[in-house]
Amino acid sequence: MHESQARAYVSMNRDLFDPGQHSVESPALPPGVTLLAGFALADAACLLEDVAQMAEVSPPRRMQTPGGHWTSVSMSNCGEIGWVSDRRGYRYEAVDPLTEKPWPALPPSWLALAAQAAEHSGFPDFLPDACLINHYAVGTRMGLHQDRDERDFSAPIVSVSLGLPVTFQFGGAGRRGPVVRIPLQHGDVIVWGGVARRHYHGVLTLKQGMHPATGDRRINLTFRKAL
Ligand code: MD3
Ligand code: FE
Repeated sequence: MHESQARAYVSMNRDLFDPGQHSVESPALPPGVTLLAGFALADAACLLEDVAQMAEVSPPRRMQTPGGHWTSVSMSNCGEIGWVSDRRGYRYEAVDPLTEKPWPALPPSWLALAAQAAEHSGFPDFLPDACLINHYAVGTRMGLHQDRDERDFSAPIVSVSLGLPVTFQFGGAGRRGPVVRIPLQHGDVIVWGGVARRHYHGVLTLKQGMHPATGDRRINLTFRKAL
């Protein structure tokens, strides 16, 4: 079977997803990181339709950092609460500061996808309350950082990659030190839990390209339990 066929088969039959064959936890990947290749492939078109609909309610926007810079990535959220950044700091807000309305709801199909990915990775009770939607244009990137604005670090983080491929950088508990580079493509899902949950990570500059599902963009959904 061709590689891309294998990926499609896997996600069309998420209930039958065979972790032994398709999920990789080391030695290639650091402890706590599980790559579910193609896990979201069959859902990708629906996810992207939902993303487009949500963008009309809470448009993606660059956010200002406490240091006064602007994120190169455009962001929005869905869920009970959303991650925001401005001169006052990073935090979660129930109301979108741009629209002054609640964020769009987290669709049940999105919740199911995230929960199933977490379950396959050893986290049976993942119930996210926030989903950050990152829109990457060609030339944008996300520098090394930690996710530490959430209350409960025992919950994993689930990320879904859509559209153009990118190289993900995964470091250690400190900003310096070696990083592992993980290539991510359309439909891949990664689950970060345990010790990996606090580690530094980032995304290299998005290279030029054209993807049938998203055009010249990459979209990443980051599911978190923030409250
Ligand atoms: C590893 N976003 O929004 S998601 C972020 O592709 C963020 O948009 C990236 O990092 C993106 O904060 C990567 C994957 C991810 C998210 C959280 C993590 C990886 C993580 C937390 C700890 C370790
Ligand atoms: Fe992050």
